Amino acid sequence: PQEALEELLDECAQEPIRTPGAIQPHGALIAVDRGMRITRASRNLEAFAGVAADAAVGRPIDEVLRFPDSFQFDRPRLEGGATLVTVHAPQNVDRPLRASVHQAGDETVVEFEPASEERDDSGEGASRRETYDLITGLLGQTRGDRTIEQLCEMTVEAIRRRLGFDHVMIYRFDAKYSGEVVAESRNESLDSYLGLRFPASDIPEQARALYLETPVRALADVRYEPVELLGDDANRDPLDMSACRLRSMSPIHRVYLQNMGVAASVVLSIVCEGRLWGLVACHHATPRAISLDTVHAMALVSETISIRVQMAEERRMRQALNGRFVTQNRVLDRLHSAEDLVAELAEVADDLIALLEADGLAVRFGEDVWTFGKAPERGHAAKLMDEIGRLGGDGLFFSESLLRDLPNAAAVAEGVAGVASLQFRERDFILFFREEQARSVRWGGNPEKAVSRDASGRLLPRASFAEWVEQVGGRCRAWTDVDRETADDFRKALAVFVLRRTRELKVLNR
Ligand code: BLA
Repeated sequence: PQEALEELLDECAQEPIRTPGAIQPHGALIAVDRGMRITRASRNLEAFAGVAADAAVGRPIDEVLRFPDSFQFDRPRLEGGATLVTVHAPQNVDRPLRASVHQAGDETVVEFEPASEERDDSGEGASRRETYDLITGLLGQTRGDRTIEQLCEMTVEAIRRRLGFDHVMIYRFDAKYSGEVVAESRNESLDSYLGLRFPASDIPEQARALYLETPVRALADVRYEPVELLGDDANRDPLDMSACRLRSMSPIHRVYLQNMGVAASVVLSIVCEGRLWGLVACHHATPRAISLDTVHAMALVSETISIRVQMAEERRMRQALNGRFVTQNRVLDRLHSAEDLVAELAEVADDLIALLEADGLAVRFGEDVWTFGKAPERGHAAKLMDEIGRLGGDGLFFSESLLRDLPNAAAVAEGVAGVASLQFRERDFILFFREEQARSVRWGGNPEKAVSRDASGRLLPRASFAEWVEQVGGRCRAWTDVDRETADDFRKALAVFVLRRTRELKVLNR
């Protein structure tokens, strides 16, 4: 029997990506306990440090790696983030190693690779100098009142120019974490995804959560054989590799990237107000390891872009809200001097429409119901208010599709698709309607086929990312953060206003 897509996707979100017990092979990993004894080592240790992994486990770390005198295994500091240091392996003296050290629970994790590999195989990769230039360049370029679009363009251009990836994209999440490629810079070796949408399940919840903790993830060669950690056995919990640069990545995601024609990738997070706003995805058609130093530099890039995006978002929101507030104040001024509230609301209908960029209105105040523009007839509007009232909630209700969200309120006028409902007293409402806006959504591959199961029971991501167009009907344009904020504010103002007006009337009538 055909399994439901939902069930398969639930399974995707269960994969324990923090504890794979394996690394990518372009470096090696050692973990030590509080007594500086090696608790775990990657099976490839010998190639880097000259000591076999099984011989290393249980020994003091300084028999395998020598740290500079100035370096302290200072737990509180290492808990704050990874520290970079050059180390030597006494068994392998000639090769300095570059190590990244961080704390994971009770253990200290040391990940290292040969220090000389500053550049990738092709020689055109990132040197320390280039990554430094990337950061200072981006900081300078993005200063001032940049729009989100400009910031995204500048970022993908700068990263591709300085670091030479084949394809750099910014992927922006929507409220439900499906996302769209909003900027890209590329050569011809990989396909364009600009303007395409991808379902939330492509980056399942646990993978998004990890991006709030660690801003950078690098995959050097998608076809690698994972290298197992020794010591990751039954006597001990598996190592929490959340912050490991070398962490072996999800096999499903590796297949996904191969299906995209990608051989190497570096992904950075963009975090805005504590929420994952988007990702910068850097893809390369051929294998490409980036140095630990570059990974650190990329973390700075992630931080820089995140701050800039947050500033631009705040500016955009402020400007949009300012415009709405001017309209709102005009409406409230008129109501203050009005004799008859409902009649006055009708007078300012055009301003009300503008306030939430709506197409029609319905107001109920006491026994009066009144409608304007694109709206259901009065009886139907009143029934809709009753139905929304029964939902409870905080006095605000938004729907982009009444047909979907309130199928019983079939009281929908021809063309009206969505509503923003503001309840300002027990039975009193103002409804803002939006008409249907049919549109097409361009997906990167059919989202209904996001995942399947092969004959051996393994989950597989979709194989094609070719544009797949979905026609969406029965919905209105989405209610934005600015719409919601304005509605919240206007509802409160109206509630206070009506309350005060009612009290005044009582005083007058006494
Ligand atoms: C991870 N999936 C990801 C990541 C991205 C995408 C960016 C983070 C990758 C990283 O850290 O390097 C998806 N990549 C995209 C998208 C674009 C892109 C949308 O370039 C658009 C241009 N993935 C699936 C399915 C599953 C799945 C069906 O498609 C589950 C069955 C899982 N994706 C999955 C997992 C991870 C992931 C588990 C985390 C990988 C890890 O960090 O180990």
